[in-house]
Amino acid sequence: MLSVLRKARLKDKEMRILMLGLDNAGKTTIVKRMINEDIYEVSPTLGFIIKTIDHEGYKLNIWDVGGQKTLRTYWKNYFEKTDTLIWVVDSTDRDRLEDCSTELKGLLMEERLMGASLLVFKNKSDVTSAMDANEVREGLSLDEIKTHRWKIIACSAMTGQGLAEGLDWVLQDAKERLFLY
Ligand SMILES: Nc1nc2c(ncn2[C@@H]2O[C@H](COP(=O)(O)OP(=O)(O)O)[C@@H](O)[C@H]2O)c(=O)[nH]1
Ligand SMILES: [Mg+2]
Repeated sequence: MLSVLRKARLKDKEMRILMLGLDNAGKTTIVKRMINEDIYEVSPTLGFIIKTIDHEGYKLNIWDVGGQKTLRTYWKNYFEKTDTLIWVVDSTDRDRLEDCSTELKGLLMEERLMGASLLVFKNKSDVTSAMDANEVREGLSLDEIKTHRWKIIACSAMTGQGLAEGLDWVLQDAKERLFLY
């Protein structure tokens, strides 16, 4: 049933994208960079923010939800009708990579996210000491994912690197899914 609704919305060239990740990963800064808002005016997200981006004729509704530990129990309120989950990782935060992996694994077991694809944004790639994509891919055990279509892309909300590529993948994947199911 849900997949039928998703399909209808995709045909209408509209998508619902849920952006999650640990606090401080750079989610809000990424969204601001995508819509050309001032990235130096970001404060921790307490509730959620919805921003709509027009990308190649598609309307991408991006839900940016706060990631602090106390807020993570509310994530489930946003799962319904999600086409793509964007999981944002702070690639300078080695200490919390395991925490990051645990949270992601929990999400991928959520029934209401089963039809969604996964884009992992390896953010803060502008920092020279940051983990590379392989480290993050291994740290999050991405190769073990069998339930979702996924992709990891190195990006930086500061320089803008990788963000357009990420949105391109989100769209491309959605178009392919229209033919698959
Ligand atoms: N160097 C660097 N810092 C970033 C990048 N993205 C976000 N930040 C910084 O990381 C901090 C947290 O960003 P924020 O967007 O609030 O994270 P959120 O909690 O995931 O929404 C802020 O100080 C940002 O300026 C990035 O790509 N590179
Ligand atoms: Mg935020």
